[in-house]
Amino acid sequence: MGLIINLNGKFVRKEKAVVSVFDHGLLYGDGVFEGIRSYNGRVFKLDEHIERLYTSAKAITMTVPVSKEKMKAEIIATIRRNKLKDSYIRVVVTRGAGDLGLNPLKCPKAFYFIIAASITLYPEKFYKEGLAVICASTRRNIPEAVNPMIKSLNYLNNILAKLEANNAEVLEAIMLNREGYVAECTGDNIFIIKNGELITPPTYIGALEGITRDAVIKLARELGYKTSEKPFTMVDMYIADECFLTGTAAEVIPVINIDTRHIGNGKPGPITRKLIEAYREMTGTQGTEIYAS
Ligand code: PXG
Repeated sequence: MGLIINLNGKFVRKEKAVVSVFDHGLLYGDGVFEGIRSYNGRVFKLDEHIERLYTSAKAITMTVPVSKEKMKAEIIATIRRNKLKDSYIRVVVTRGAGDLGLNPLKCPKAFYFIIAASITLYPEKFYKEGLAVICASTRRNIPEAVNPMIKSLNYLNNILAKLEANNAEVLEAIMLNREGYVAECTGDNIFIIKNGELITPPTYIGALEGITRDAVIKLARELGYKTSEKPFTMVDMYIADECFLTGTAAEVIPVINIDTRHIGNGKPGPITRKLIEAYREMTGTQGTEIYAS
């Protein structure tokens, strides 16, 4: 069976799931989105993703055309319709169709779609051996322009950095903010560990308030580690004991090499390994039931 897409509340086959060429999501990147996971029949952190989606929409004064409760129900229904247990869910809300000018007032109604697909996992090798990454020369958008706290459809900034990662034949790139402080990666948040303390950049530096980031901070505190949100530079990264990335798709993934320099002893560190385990335990046991009742 092919994928069934939820197109503005209607189920359609993948081939029929098309949007207008006048949609401002396409014309201008005017819209917001979420990437969500389900594990073994449960949607992980659904409420948190819904909250962030509606907050991002509010930040760009866009009214999501359905209520939060309805959106949750539509997400669950879409996963059920595709008979998935482990999935990656993309929820997109666009400004909708307007005219060729950029004025959102010409777009009478926002438009949404939901894709629930089976997930291609990162190979286990990366969790066991760690990732090599680079620091991109492309700087993260400044918060006074397009604030990285808004999960908008405008990802060109991140894509430019991703191209640098591709050129360097690594999977991720670290992005600095305008002042040179570490902000985040193209699709992941970043942590370093120094002397047993977890440190991640504060969101005002220019990073998304990642849902995995928040979950990992809480987990680390429960495990008795000190955590802090404070600015740091690439030098702090190079001399860190451990480093890892967090994201819905990547989960918790160790970084063992940055700009061809080894981090720590060049192997995933003990605290990172503990957090990977604790995060897996959490994703395997928590979440909104998809097939209940
Ligand atoms: N920073 C950015 C810029 C992101 O896009 C994260 C951090 C991690 O946030 P969560 O809430 O997922 O912990 C993201 C989200 C992909 C892909 O295909 C990844 C994201 C978005 C879109 C696509 O890898 N990551």
